[in-house]
Amino acid sequence: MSDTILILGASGQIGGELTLKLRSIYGKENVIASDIRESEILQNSEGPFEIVDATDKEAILKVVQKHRVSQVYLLAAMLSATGEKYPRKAWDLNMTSLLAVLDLAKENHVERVFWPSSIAVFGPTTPKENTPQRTIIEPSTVYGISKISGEFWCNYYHEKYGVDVRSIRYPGIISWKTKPGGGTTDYAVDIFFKAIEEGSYECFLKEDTRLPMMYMEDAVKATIQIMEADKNSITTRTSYNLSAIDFTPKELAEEIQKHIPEFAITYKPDFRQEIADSWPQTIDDSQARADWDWSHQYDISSMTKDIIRNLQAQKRPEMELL
Ligand code: AKB
Repeated sequence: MSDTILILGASGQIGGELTLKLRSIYGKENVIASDIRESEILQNSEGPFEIVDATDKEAILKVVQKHRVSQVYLLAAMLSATGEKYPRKAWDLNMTSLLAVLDLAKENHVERVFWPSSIAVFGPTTPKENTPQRTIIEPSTVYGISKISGEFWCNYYHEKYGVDVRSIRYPGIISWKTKPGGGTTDYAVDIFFKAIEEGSYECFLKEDTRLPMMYMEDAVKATIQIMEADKNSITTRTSYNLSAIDFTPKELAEEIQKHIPEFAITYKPDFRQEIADSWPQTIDDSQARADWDWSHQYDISSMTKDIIRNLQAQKRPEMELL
């Protein structure tokens, strides 16, 4: 199989960094980035970029045929918090894009598909600690409903049509090159930017809200690892639980204070608190670890150190110009 890859949603938080990593592995010309808008993070990365609406199956097909694409990573989605403001739009974007790509795979236009699910599939009735792979799944957000429905569509296309679709349930993903948009776990990214820029942060979740999280480096590693895994090792065709670290806003603030002692945090919970309260605190991902050898590298302390070092280095040249 030729290894030409198409990323749908390459201007988003995960899509951008995933594109850069895949280009470093497979070569720039073999990784086609696409989105409905230009990507900031990819501005300095040479390599093909196509404007594509991920809900437009014919537009995706044109790009697939033009570049002889064999693998699609579908990263376009509306996340939990924005989804609660625009429930129908969230459902339409999240479902139409997935079904378009699954149909392209069913019709043999592409050979392998990656589609992310989320811890948002879980709801208030799910066991909160060490949440198992198989458990009570009653999501309370439209994003969660779209993700669990998507998981079953993936499994259905695999069972009925042999589509090779692979998926993981991302926890909150923490990055410094790109900012997320519209998620409930976004505070764990915003906090770093505010700590560097302003020395303080007003958090929209309560100080003791524990959530499963992961550094972007590990998320990108997991995504590529599941796509490169031997087909026979993928025993779950809905979506795999995936876990790395968990912390509360207070614990993250304390970790940041080790590097920026004057950093101050205040709390003003909003509608996102209810969403966070409905999600697990920790996740059991033993199946991913057993099936395709997943392991994470970053803990809260190495992640914090790495993010602050990079954001400070990024800020330094700006300061020197003043
Ligand atoms: C969100 O907060 O909506 C996302 C997610 C956990 O899928 N980061």
